[in-house]
Amino acid sequence: MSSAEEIAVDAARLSAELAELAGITDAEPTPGGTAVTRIVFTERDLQARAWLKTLAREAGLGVREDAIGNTFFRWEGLDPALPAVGTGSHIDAIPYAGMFDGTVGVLGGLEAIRALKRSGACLRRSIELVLFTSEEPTRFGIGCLGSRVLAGALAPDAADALQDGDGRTLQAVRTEAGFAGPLASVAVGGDRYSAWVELHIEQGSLLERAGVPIGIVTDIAAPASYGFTIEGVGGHAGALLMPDRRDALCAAAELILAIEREALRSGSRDTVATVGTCAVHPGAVNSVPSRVVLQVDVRDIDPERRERVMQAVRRDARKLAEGRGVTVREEIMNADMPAHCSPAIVQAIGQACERTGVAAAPMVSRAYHDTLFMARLAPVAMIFIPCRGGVSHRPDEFATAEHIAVGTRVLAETLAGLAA
Ligand code: HGY
Ligand code: MN
Ligand code: MN
Repeated sequence: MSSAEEIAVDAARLSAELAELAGITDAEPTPGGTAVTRIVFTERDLQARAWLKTLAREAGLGVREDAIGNTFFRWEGLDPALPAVGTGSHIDAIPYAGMFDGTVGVLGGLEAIRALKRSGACLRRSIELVLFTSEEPTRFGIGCLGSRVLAGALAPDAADALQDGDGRTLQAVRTEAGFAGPLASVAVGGDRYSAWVELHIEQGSLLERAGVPIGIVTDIAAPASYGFTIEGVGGHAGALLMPDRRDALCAAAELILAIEREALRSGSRDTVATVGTCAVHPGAVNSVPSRVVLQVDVRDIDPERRERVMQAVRRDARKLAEGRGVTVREEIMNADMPAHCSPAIVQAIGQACERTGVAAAPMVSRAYHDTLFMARLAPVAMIFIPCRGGVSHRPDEFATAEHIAVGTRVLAETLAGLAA
């Protein structure tokens, strides 16, 4: 890499852009912080994408969108035919999330490229900043939708058939949003990227507690998500006597506690399980629930242990279904393997930290990220920065401008080293 001068990150501009993006939200501002709701392919999401494309064009980057809405901002290298070095993340946000999850990797990636351009760096390989569609599972029930299809980990037809809460398919929603091409055109081969690095807030408190400004991710935990539908028999809340009831919500409550219990007794603190949504039908105070649909998120760095927990949950479900005269139907949305980052990329980040003069610590990511699927296309690793109290997916999620700037500087140094 020939970099005429030192790489300098414009921290003030980056903070201002993060704040501007946070203002493109469907959530009411909350006293505790900047609540962001930005669901994939909603008005707000499209507005944020348009805003970002303008910024990228102003930075002199090429802009390309694929049929699922993954957006590629490219800085051509001296040898454009070579596989590019990739970085990026997401800007969609679950309801009432914070303003840093994902956005630090997208806007930090843009600022890293701008800083490299300002430094006069002439890099052999192109650098491509990627904005992934729907990293969050909120609308279509599966996380990392855009990177899964890009990496060929989800078949185009299966993706297009996914439905949102209103019963609208991905195919219909993405077409309406302006992404109408065949999903079969999205997947790319292993020769697209020579390396991949994502910058993200830790969404945990290890870095803050250790007082270390940079985490280098060596492994990404294996996520899985399931739907459980419990069918009982509804009826009048007054007239239906207790011994005659087959109450779907009481059965669901028992299943929810069984899921918590099995995760707690997996034998490892690396097993986590969450029942994040519970839809009750018909949902009237004076009507015995006849159907309940749960969405369950189970993770572990060891997929076999995660599967043992699910086997135990299935045993519990069969038992309670028998005892309560209800049926329990399970739907596997995704059950992914963990990602093991590339030692070469981990080392490249470590060297970038040395050049930047900052301490770093290796760590596991307990949250999943698009990098989990980019690992199927290229050698990958991630750069984490601390977030206050480890809080995330809440309006009071917070990362300091200083940590964001240092993470962006390390990303720029890493990209330059990998693209030289
Ligand atoms: O749920 C996750 O781990 C990510 O934040 N979507
Ligand atoms: Mn998230
Ligand atoms: Mn994220």
